[in-house]
Amino acid sequence: MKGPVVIVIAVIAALVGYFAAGAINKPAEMKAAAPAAKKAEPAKASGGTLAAVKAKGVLSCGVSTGLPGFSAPDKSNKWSGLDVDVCRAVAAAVLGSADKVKFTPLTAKERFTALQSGEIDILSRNTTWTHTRDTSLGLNFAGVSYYDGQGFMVSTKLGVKSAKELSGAAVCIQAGTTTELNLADYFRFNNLKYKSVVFDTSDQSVKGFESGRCDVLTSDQSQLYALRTKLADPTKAVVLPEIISKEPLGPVVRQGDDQWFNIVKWTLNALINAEELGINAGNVASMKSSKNPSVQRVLGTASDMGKKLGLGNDWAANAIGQVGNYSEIFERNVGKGTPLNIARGVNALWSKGGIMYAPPIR
Ligand SMILES: N[C@@H](CCC(=O)N[C@@H](CS)C(=O)NCC(=O)O)C(=O)O
Repeated sequence: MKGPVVIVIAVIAALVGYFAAGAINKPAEMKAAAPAAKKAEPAKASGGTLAAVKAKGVLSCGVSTGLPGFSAPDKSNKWSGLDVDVCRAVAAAVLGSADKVKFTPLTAKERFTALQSGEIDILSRNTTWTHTRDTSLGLNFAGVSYYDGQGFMVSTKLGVKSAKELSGAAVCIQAGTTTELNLADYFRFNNLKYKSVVFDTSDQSVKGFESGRCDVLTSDQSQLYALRTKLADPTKAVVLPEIISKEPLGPVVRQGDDQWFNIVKWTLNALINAEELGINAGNVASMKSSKNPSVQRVLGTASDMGKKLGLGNDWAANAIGQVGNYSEIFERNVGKGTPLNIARGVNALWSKGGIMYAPPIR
């Protein structure tokens, strides 16, 4: 017995030494000691999306099939909305032009497959960041562009004041959404009965609601305001006060391309930081001579913030100059002067009573 025991001990000792030396299973870039002060370099793990987008000369952006304020086409098929502007900002940062975007309308059910398969480079379609989506779909959420929550819209003539009075209601929803899951949780938890009437697009849901196929339409509250504008007579519907969920909406990319993930994440952060720093589409040129170091870093007049992303240092200046800062984007698409008439609320900057907070560009 002695021989095999000695051999086993020797093998274990060798393995322990091997592991301690850090020689096993470490990716190449981890083996090399990081130099103390390196020149600006983009993230190592590139899945090739940046190169592919540059080669195509156009950003493929997945959007909704039509949701006013967030992503909707006009009669000449020109897309606009808050989600559309996130893509336009990324195109400006990467390709130098906010117009170099191809929009692909997607239903809720189709959206993740389109991103996974590479049909689109970015999904910017009122999509809620959840644990399951972030961990099991091979996707990464690049931040939050709008903090939302699920609400209910009912026909005014029902005379209902609270969602708790909705037991027995027929509820219009869309397949493949968090809406569907939250609705089930909420009604079950509150011992309410309901019948769901499931559609693929928001247009179908609105038609279902208008034609009386359901008593209630539920979705992210921002979308209820958007959908209400689509009703023949918007005064015939009322949005109830309850918010039953957290729906942080934001752009999504594929996992495995850290460089592209960083580009989308930091473009969104740049738009939010620009609002905080008072940089907007109108003053971006004059702000380039600002002495404020934070402004200089955003606009690329100091430091190599663009280079670290694999872009030109004018990446953020292009995005802000062509699309505007977060406040301009919000107000133009969903704000008080639009049919949606949404107040900043929780989407105000953290310094103005909201929770919109971007990490610093430094
Ligand atoms: N934020 C929720 C809901 C997203 C969703 O798809 N909502 C519908 C209801 S308004 C919608 O946007 N439809 C637009 C379309 O049909 O293209 C999610 O990520 O699951």
